[in-house]
Amino acid sequence: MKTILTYGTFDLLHVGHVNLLERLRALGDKLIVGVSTDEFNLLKGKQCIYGYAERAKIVGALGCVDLVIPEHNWEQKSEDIKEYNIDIFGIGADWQGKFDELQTLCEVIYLPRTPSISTTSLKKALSQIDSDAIQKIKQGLDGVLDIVKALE
Ligand code: C2G
Repeated sequence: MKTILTYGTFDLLHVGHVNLLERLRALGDKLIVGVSTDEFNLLKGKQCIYGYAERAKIVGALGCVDLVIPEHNWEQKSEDIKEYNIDIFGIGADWQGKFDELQTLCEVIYLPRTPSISTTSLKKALSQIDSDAIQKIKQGLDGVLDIVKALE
């Protein structure tokens, strides 16, 4: 039984997250995912759309994920590796080299990120939709005001 471990925020779950989790799961028999708690995300400087419970439920619903645990801090990884008998710790290559110290406990791998998708870009696109819609409504109202003024 080969057990894989990873961590992340996984807000607004997207194909980049799923690609990573599926690739990790394919390396073994069990994938454990540490989902960052809301409190830890504040330390990471991340403001999430979904709270921890929703993010954990969404990640846990993926067929490739066998167990979700809370990620409370940066330091818990070595304890989790021992507690869950982890064979491979894996994470996206944006973290390249950051967790090499865990190599004394298990194999450490960094997988390529999926290009051109991120929670940040999704949030930006969603906020842009709102402002586009507001702009169109404003233009419509300006047209109505022009007509009213012409009739005065
Ligand atoms: N990811 C990816 N491709 C993307 C976006 C994200 O492969 N286009 C990967 C990241 O590299 C990470 C995982 O998906 O391995 C989760 O990404 P985030 O939710 O942004 O999590 P992060 O902030 O990287 O948290 O202690 C580790 C941290 O909790 C990692």
